Amino acid sequence: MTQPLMLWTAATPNGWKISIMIEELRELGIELPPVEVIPVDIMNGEQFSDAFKAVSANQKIPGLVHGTIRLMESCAILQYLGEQFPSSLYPSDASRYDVLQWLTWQAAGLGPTFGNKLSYTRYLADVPEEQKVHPLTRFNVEAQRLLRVLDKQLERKSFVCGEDFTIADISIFPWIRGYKWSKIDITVHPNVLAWKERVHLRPGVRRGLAYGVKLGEEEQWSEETKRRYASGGSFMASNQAIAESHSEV
Ligand SMILES: N[C@@H](CCC(=O)N[C@@H](CS)C(=O)NCC(=O)O)C(=O)O
Repeated sequence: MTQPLMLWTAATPNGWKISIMIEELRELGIELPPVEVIPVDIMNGEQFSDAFKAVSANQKIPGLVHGTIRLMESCAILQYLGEQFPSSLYPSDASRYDVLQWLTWQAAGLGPTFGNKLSYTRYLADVPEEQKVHPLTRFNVEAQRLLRVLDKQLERKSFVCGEDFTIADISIFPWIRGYKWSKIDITVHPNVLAWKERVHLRPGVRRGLAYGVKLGEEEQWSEETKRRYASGGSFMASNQAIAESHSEV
């Protein structure tokens, strides 16, 4: 399709999955249609606009519009781009199933666990500390279990599914890279740590991580940006009114 790829996104781990994919495809010399990035200010409720709801019924970024196709869910979008623009990022032989199982592992396990740990660590400012103890322990224990699984998978491999970098790596990386923000210790998992550094060095990954980020803050947020994310995240995580005021029901 020659229609533009319209990416509705924000500077978050799920958003960066798609910008990394776009930049990795470019890095491989794949010719893409024009890419139009539509920023969604999720800290100010733009995910509840009618325009975005028409793209993502779940009202969470990222969303993709390509011709008549409208897609939500980062991993579905990664698969779609992988199929539309064939490359080693989404192999077409039997190894595709290995990629799919790790992609699903991220969507169903690692992403939600890291996301929940992050919420309780940084965002749920209104929740009394004693009520956070159980979820913080639960999500940290599960995160460490998932990291042990990943560490084992990465033994003697450059990337999650072997020697090729794939959409499985793309889906997992942004969460692992943000480990300091979610306060999940990855440093006790040597293969995960080495993989994270290997992936981070890729030019396509670096360009993808810059989408929506202030110039000069790609590698390290300023204190002001940290404060903005902490308060915007808290607002999203704890204020039901933001969803209700934009909801039709
Ligand atoms: N499973 C979804 C998760 C998407 C998601 O949680 N997006 C967050 C940003 S990382 C969001 O839009 N949050 C806005 C909100 O919760 O209102 C995916 O992989 O796309």
